[in-house]
Amino acid sequence: MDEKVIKSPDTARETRVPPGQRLTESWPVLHHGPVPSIDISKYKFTITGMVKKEREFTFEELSSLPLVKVFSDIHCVTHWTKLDNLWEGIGTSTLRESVDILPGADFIIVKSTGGFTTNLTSEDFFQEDVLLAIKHNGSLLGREHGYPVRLVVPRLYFWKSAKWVTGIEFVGEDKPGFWESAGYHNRGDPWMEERYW
Ligand SMILES: Nc1nc2c(c(=O)[nH]1)N[C@H]1C(S)=C(S)[C@@H](COP(=O)(O)O)O[C@H]1N2
Ligand SMILES: [Mo]
Repeated sequence: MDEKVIKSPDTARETRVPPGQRLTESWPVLHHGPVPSIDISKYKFTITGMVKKEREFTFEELSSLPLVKVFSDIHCVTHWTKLDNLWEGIGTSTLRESVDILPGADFIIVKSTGGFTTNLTSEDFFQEDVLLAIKHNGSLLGREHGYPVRLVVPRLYFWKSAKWVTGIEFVGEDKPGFWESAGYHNRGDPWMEERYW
């Protein structure tokens, strides 16, 4: 494997399938609401909230940032696990360098089209294997899988990996997102089976 690929640490476990999960070769499609049609020329990614100066990126600006590759497994709370995914996109550490984050901004609300949100601690968001992905296994993301940009948070259940992501907001207090308000766990560690409240 290309040595520049960041390997999500869970892919080095002796047993890669977390408790209660089953392997699948396919890639199921799961989300609430319709698949949006996003006009790439109008796409915007925003960084708002507790930062010195809020920022906005077009798709071209975003994809001209340094790209990283991340090798990870997917664990969906509905019990399927898909191993060996190669993502390409913008590492969240690169985003961090593009803004001045204010002290106390300990949580992040990730936002997608149609009002979808998911919440993360900044600690989970800035892990080195977390990225805004634009490619999966060498191809642009399919529309149903989040084209043009989706978040990928390899160490948490896949509902944290927001598709069609449009921005992040830094906040000082945690606030449950869409699935977290609908009964999913606030954090979602697959190795601890943090599925539902
Ligand atoms: N915007 C958006 N992103 C979302 C969701 C959603 O409802 N809306 N659902 C999440 C859930 S519950 C899962 S399991 C994964 C599924 O991603 P996939 O369809 O690419 O497998 O997307 C996540 N990202
Ligand atoms: Mo899910």
